[in-house]
Amino acid sequence: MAEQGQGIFITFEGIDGSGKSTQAVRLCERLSASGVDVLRTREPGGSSGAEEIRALLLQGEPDRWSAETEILLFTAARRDHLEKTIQPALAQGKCVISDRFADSTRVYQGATRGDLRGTVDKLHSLMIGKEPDLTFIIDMDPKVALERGLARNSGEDRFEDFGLGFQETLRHGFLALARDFPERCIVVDGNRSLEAVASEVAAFAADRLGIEL
Ligand code: T5A
Repeated sequence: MAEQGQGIFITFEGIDGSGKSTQAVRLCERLSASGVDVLRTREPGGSSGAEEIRALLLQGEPDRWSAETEILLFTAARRDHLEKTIQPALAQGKCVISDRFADSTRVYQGATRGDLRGTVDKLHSLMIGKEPDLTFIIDMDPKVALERGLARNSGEDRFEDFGLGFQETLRHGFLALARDFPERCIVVDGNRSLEAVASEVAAFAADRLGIEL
């Protein structure tokens, strides 16, 4: 749980197109309607410096950066996001809901393009040292998720462009991560209607926050 006098930090994780952004928005709306002071943010991004780094990371050819360079860029963006957005909001007692955080680096850079998890973990403990209180992993059929993600034509498809095999490896990576951090990770079946997923997420969040939604 969060330290005393601090807000609570909730993250959403999953493969590309799994529906986590939609669910982050829904949870914010439900919590706000119940009077919880919520800040919704995202990674990469969430502060002006980190949003600049986001464009470098998500646009261009898939092989634009090596996995090692990506780890450095994502960590630089996260440090700025933590300093400028997350920590100040938590200090004010807010509930911070982030669409992705360090678990994405553990899976995308740490486990899919070589075994770089040790490097990711070292850099995380040196530069970030913060874990969420609660993480929702939206689990989803990679084929459907990839079709959803690409259909949006956002121009930020560098990771979708690695293809279906990459998304399948990512899915296994997120499920393994949930087994590694069972005290904070909840796997939610995303192969259902938006409303069904949102209700389950809200029930878990309410339980963790000790409120009724
Ligand atoms: N990345 C990120 C790393 O490699 N390392 C890192 O450390 C970090 C932080 C950008 C990329 O960066 C990588 C991972 C990513 O590839 P992103 O902006 O979060 O991260 O990109 P995506 O994961 O691709 O995010 P998307 O917004 O595209 O997908 P979401 O959030 O999974 O899905 P969402 O909610 O936008 O929904 C996609 C579509 O599906 C519909 C929605 O309406 C939308 O059109 N939808 C549903 N349809 C039917 N049923 C449901 N239950 C639905 N839920 C949503």
